[in-house]
Amino acid sequence: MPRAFITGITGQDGGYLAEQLQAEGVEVHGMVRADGGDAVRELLSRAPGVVLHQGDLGDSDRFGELVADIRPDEIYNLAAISSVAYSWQEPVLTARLSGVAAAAIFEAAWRLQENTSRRVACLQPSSAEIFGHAAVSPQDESTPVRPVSPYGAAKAFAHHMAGVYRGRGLHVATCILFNHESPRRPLVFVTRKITAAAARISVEGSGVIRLGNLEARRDWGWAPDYVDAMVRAVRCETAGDYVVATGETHSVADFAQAALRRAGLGDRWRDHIEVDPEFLRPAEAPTLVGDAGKAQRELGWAPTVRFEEVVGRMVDHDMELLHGRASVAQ
Ligand code: GDR
Repeated sequence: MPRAFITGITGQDGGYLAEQLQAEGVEVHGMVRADGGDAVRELLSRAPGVVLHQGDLGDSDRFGELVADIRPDEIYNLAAISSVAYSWQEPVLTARLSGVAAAAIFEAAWRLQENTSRRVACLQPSSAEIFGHAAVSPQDESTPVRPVSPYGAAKAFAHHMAGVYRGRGLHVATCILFNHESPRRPLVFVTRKITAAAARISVEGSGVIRLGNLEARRDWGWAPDYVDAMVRAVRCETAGDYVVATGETHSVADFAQAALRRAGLGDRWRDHIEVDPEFLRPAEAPTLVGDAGKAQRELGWAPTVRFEEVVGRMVDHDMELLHGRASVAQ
């Protein structure tokens, strides 16, 4: 039975990945922080067979020990600071955890491969944020890396390191992930912030959603699809870089309109939106949209859920959550 090691296993993507791998019969190990709490309980309720190990991405020695002990065939480096907005508040921490830590992971994998003469395959989740103000649209694997956020710069370093270790003979695939969402998305991201608020406004009959840049255009896909692309990239015979995206772009305002419409507030959706400078960023790409042609050709991957459906599933979930809570409270 193949063995996989996932850092960041309690995150949105980590959870979906653990479930997918377990369903395939893979032995799944994950690294969690000592204060994992509710996130760990939730993960174990969904993927009860995973083996959890305590560790911290900032502690590269511990990471090396874990890789040497577990001896995984596949390593998915999903732990990182994933909020671009937060990376502006903690640029140094972001550089360490979303950038430099990847080097420790590849080094540990490289050593394991050297010591055991077994193939160790790694997946580095790169991000559309590495493209920043891209001169071309849509972006693909040949688009110049030119980040404009601390998060993007950290991810760019990890992306380049993946190439360095690939050159050294380690199978390091990267998936250059565009935004990918689900009902498990934390509220710090704009999609879930909007869908949770839309559901609340629909139930309460009034309220506003305070947002930053309404004009930013992003390429929003369905998280389980993107996790599936990562697995395909790890298993592909040759390691490469793969853009994973839907190829469609919508503005934040479009997302808000679609969510409020789904929540039954379509006619007066704009009344429920306010722009609050608190949520504007010092710099960001106006438009990110990906061309996943290479992933389609080489991995046989294609997105299965499109924008309207992503929004619909998230709003429906948040409506159910609210109604569930109301009946418990009664
Ligand atoms: P992003 O996701 O930064 O693209 O990174 P996020 O949902 O935070 O922002 C998307 C766009 O919405 C605009 N925006 C707001 N964003 C937030 N969070 N809150 C607001 O109130 C708000 N108002 C407008 C943002 O400015 C931005 O343009 C995500 C993460 O998953 C990364 O980890 C991943 O690498 C990239 O997607 C691809």
